[in-house]
Order: sequence, then C-alpha cells, then structure tokens
Amino acid sequence: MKMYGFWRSLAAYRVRVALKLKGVTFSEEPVNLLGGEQHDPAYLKINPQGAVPALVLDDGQILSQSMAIMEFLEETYPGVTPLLPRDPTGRARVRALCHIGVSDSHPLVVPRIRSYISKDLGLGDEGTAKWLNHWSAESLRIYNDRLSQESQTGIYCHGNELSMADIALASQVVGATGFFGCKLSDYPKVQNIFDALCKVDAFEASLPKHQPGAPT
Ligand SMILES: N[C@@H](CCC(=O)N[C@@H](CS)C(=O)NCC(=O)O)C(=O)O
Repeated sequence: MKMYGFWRSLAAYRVRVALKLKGVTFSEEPVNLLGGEQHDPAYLKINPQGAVPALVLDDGQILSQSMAIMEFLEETYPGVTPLLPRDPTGRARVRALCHIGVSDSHPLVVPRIRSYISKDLGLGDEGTAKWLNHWSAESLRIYNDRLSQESQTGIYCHGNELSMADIALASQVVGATGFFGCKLSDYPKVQNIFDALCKVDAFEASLPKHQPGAPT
C-alpha cells in the first residue's frame, strides 16, 4: 500500500500508527501541505478534497479520511491488534472518543482553516495562534475530563488494550503540544496515557519528528 501523507499531518499520523499496529507494509509519499501541493491537479486526482491522508491499496483503489481508513484496516485485519472492543457499548465509547479529536477538534486547526481565518478574515498570525491554542486546549481538556471520570479508562483510553481512541488522542496531543502551544502537564490523565502510548513502537515511530521533511 502507499499512503500520501505529510510529516506534520495529524490525520496522516493516525493512519501511519494504524498501519503499523496492523503490521501492514506501506510506503509513504509526502504531499507538502505548507507548499500547497495538496492543491496540485495531479494530487486532486488522487484526493479531490485536497487533503492527506489518501491510502492507495494494492489493487489501485484509493481510500481517504483517517477514520474511514482506520475502520477499513480494522475490518480487513481484525485479528492483528484489534482497534475496537468486542462489545457494542465499548465500540461506541471508543468511536465517541475518536470523534472528539477527529471530527470536532482537528478540523478547526487544519491548513485551509488556518489560512482562511488568518488571511481572508484578517485574524493575522497572533489571532490565528490564539485560535489554534484555544481549540487544541479545549480538546485536551475534554479528553482529560472524560478519561479521568469514566471507569472504562485504563492504562489506555479504553481499558488496558490499545484502540482507535488512543490513536485519535495521540494525534491531538501531537498537534496541541507540538504545534499549537499547549502544555501536556496541564492534562495529567492525558499525559499518563500518552506516555504509555509512546512506549509502543507504532506510536513513537510515527511521530512527526521522525518523518522525512521534519525540521531537525
Ligand atoms: N477529516 C480528515 C482530515 C484531513 C485533513 O484535513 N488533513 C489535513 C492535514 S492533517 C490536510 O491535508 N489539510 C490540507 C488543507 O487544509 O489544505 C481525516 O481525518 O482524514
């Protein structure tokens, strides 16, 4: 398989981790989001949405949207590192935890939104940085509150087994602390879980700092 990604993309991070946890062999082709390559006509043929990740399967079919790709991988490789619990309520909880990051928070900080509020709406660099910090902090606060309060939380987001929720959580932490000025120590439960996740090779090896193109 081939994944179109970018070193600092949080959505590509999610798919990178999932591919590694499932033991899938893949190559990664960078799309320079900071240089606008997502708008190149050649890339728009791969993903008309102009976003990464896009996953090209061995038979040439192309998948997009990190959540849909994680679900696809789970359905295709159910026996390798299951990413959803078996019980329906557990599955609903894991998916809900995913959507806090994937659907509610991450879309507020992607390049197209940053550019629109900064340039088109005139918020400028300082206003945009505040926006990014605010919504990133809000997502970590919500994760921290839920994960602290709910009895299903274990070493990881859902008990002591890895799940998609951990992938979504880690991607939010990576963005919030790496790019948008949040302090992980303000969210102790999230910090504990993220520390545990970083001991898992798929999470650590997928971090932006290890990807080609990342600043040294
Ligand atoms: N909901 C999508 C988000 C995809 C997305 O927006 N990716 C960002 C990078 S993290 C992107 O490529 N943005 C391009 C842009 O905003 O111009 C997913 O989870 O895959």
